[in-house]
Amino acid sequence: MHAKILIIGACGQIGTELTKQLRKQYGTDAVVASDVRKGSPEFVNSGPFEVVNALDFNQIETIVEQYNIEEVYLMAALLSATAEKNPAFAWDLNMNSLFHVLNLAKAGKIKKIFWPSSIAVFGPTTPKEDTPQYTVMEPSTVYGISKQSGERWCEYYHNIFGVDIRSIRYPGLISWSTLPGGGTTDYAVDIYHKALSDGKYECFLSEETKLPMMYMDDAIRATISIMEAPAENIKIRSAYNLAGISFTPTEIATEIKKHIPEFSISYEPDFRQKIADSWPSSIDDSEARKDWGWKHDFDLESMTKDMLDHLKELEKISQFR
Ligand code: AKB
Repeated sequence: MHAKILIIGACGQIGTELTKQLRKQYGTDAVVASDVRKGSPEFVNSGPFEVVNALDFNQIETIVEQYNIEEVYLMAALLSATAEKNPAFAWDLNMNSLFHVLNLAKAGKIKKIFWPSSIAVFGPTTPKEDTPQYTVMEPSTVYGISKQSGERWCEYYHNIFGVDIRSIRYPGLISWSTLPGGGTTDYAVDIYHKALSDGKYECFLSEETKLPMMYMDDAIRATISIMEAPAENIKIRSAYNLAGISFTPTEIATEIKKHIPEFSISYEPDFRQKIADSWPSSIDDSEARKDWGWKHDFDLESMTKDMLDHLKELEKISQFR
């Protein structure tokens, strides 16, 4: 039997998919999903679910004790665009939820933690292409500052208290089943929905803004593989660079047009352009490949086909409901 797992922030874009996959691999009862509010009845009834506020240490501790939790995936966070609008709350949520979980591990109440970092740890002074694992990091967003600080604290708790924490710097994540919320890379999900519903899309980033992205299937596989890797293989205890695909809005639109020839895109950059401009265009993830055998599967072509096939299928199902 696998160790009992708690996912905090299970109703979000990554949390939903992670819950499904972990339950598939380790059994429904091995994975307790939690979020600050209940998700869809379908999700809440699919296995153990608890309402947990990631900012409430006592609530987390109670659930950990009640279910004999050994591993925590802390997915609750405010993403880049939303964080710029609520800096104080973003800092509070992104940092204090991490401290709660780190302190539970320090006290010996849990054995292993997954905490997501992001390409947002990099900033305008970072080399843009093939951004290395170790480089200049001067994040210019609230979200990036919180992720950069979080990385340092993860490393500190590992070095000083022996906490087994594992983390990756997610690029923009694209999935058909759950919508993202409040990120700068969200356009790469919206574009598929709008291509099918309206045949056109107005993009909030400019046409040549190239950003690192990844299909959700790959991201979930990376998350579970870093957690399953032997502890001695995890040499980096801040967070690993992780790469999938890099593309511009023009390139994704061109790929969509192969399936929907009448699709058109227009550009109306907003405040998110500045955030995107501060991030890398592509990532060098050779450390992850070397240490725990990371390899991505999906490219822009296979991801676009899979996204559109699934979204069309969902559309058909909703017509019969
Ligand atoms: C965002 O856009 O804020 C996130 C991220 C890159 O971490 N998707």
